Amino acid sequence: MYGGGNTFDPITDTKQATEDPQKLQEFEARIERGEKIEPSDWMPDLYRKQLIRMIEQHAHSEIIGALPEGTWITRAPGFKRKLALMAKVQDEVGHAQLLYAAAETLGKSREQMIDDLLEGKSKYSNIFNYPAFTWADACFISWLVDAGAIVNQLANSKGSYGPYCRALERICVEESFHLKYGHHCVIHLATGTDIQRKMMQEALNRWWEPMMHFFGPPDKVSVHTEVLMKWKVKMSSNDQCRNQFLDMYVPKILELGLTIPDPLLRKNPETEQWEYTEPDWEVFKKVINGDGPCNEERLAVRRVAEARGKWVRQALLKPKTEYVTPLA
Ligand code: BYC
Repeated sequence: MYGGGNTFDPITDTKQATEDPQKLQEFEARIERGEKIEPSDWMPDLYRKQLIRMIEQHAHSEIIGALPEGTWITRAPGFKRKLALMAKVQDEVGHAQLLYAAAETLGKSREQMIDDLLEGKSKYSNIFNYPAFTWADACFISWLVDAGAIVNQLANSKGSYGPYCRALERICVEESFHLKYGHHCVIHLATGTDIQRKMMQEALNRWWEPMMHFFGPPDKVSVHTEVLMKWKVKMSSNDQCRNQFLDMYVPKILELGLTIPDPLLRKNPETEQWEYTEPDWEVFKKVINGDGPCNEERLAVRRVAEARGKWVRQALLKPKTEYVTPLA
């Protein structure tokens, strides 16, 4: 069993001094031919560790990501919105199940992954450490956070590790419903009353920088992109995903009469790349390392959920005499 948490030394690990060169060459040739690597196949230790790190963080992002939207289920405006949001939040938790299962195929147990999350050893997406103050914040997440996630996940679903790719394919199908739901919610607010439009604009202002952070640090400083792209785990770099997101969604946001809170944002017609105000990467670092506006609250909620669900897990795993229900 691999149980090493997320402690990761990219410098020493990328040396791969201990790998059998012949096996490594065959492995890389398979990847080059576009074959999928399956759990029982030989793989370099670094490939395994990188996949565990990335899939595990992704799984945590799904369950933590359910929290800011989840708090809006009881306050969603109207029965249809409540139903749709409840289904979306359930889907996100289901995505975490698929992803934990994919990560488990690499040898790290789900219990260890959850422990590492609750002890603050594992990361999860920066974006879920911000509060959803208003209904418009929840709408922003459903539309644009899901949109960003699809850009990244659709690319990576064509990657090299079979279980992760299959999980991502299914997740993307569900996310595309979320996207339509979120877009519908945002259209409603952006074309509604003055108060609704203002509320939507303020949410966009709050979430724009975290959204730019969402795709990860710029390629020139990204630690893991090079090796992950070489082994086709990541199929697009952080900057490519960010650029694709801007290509697809800036026109849609502007079409709704909303203003993107970045006066420097423009597409350079020669390079075809978006130019923008560099988001504050020091803020990003703080947030992903546990010091964002909601990190403590998010983990506290997960800890309570874990403690409350313990008796159910015990009941499933152990004979009846060995567990105590909360009512006993
Ligand atoms: N947030 O070398 P880099 C969803 C970390 S959930 C936090 O570029 P990499 C949804 C990175 O881990 C979908 N940390 O990393 C759910 C690394 O730190 P460590 C979430 C980040 O791996 C519910 C360091 O910064 N999507 O859609 O090459 C409701 C250096 O970065 C972030 C995924 O998880 C970040 N944003 O690239 C609604 C996709 N960015 O590990 C919606 C899967 C970077 O060395 N993950 N870091 O300590 C990926 O595609 C890649 O891991 C990333 C980062 C593009 C995120």
